[in-house]
Amino acid sequence: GNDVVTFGETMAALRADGLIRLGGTMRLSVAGAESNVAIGLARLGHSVGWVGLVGGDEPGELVLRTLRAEGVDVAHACVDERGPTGLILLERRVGELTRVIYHRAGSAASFLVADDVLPALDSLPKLLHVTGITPALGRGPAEAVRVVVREAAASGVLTCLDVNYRARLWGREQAAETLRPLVSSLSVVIASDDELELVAPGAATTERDRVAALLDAGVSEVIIKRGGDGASGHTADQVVDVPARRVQVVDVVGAGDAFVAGYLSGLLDELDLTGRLDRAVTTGAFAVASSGDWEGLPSRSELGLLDALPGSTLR
Ligand code: KDG
Repeated sequence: GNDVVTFGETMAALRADGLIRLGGTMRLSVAGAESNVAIGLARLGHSVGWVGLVGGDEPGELVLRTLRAEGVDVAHACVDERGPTGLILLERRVGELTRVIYHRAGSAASFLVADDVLPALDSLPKLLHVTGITPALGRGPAEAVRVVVREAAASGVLTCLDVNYRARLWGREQAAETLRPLVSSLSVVIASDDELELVAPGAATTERDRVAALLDAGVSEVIIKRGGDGASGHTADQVVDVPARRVQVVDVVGAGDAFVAGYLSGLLDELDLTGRLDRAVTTGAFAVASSGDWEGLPSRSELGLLDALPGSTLR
């Protein structure tokens, strides 16, 4: 069995260097928050399975082929003819600001149900990772997240949620209503500072109180991503802040997923909280400093690369 299981929607991704409305060339790849995390973990040498539905089409082949090539186990992934593989278009609007356009309503992945995923838990992975994107895709995917997270927790599998709020997919209120009931089954909650309120139980209004509410509800680790300002980790008896690693910003899309991959890798390696956060900001920085969601993520032997002097050549 795999150490990690994750599931969600992975789409064909078309990236324009400039404005889509002006035409020009786009680069074709694949993107999906959960598969980004899976690739990040596989590159670091962990065994990880991704579950999801792709359409019976060429973009679906691209998704599966890419994940296989990256060493992600897709044995439980399926082709589903009820809809096409989803599509995400990305354009550079101004400078470092990227704008995303989805064509994913009615996609094959939106037909996902719990029974598609549950068999992947049979071999009892150490860890299940989900994101708040999946329940935004429809009733089936929302139910899948609810059921699979609950089953995993009941079987003693560690569970991680990255809130990953997507305003293009649903409203904040709906997200909060859907995500808060998951908390009692979660071991690790990862959120950016503005997402914490979508998952923290109760009416807490400060970050401190929201973190406390999550820990009181049984979450073991609450991790807050602050982009260029670093990250902080909270457990029942520890608070650790780490700065971001300074790199030249090329493309911030995927940085959050890279951060999660680094964090979970550290968790699997049994690093302490500081070590987990250090690995998370390191893998996050790799994503920021390279183009694409996951293409620039490091292998294990590359983790130390960012310590090399800027402008140096590795020979
Ligand atoms: O985290 C990066 C994601 O935004 C990208 O891979 C696409 O999964 C995606 C989404 O739903 O936005």
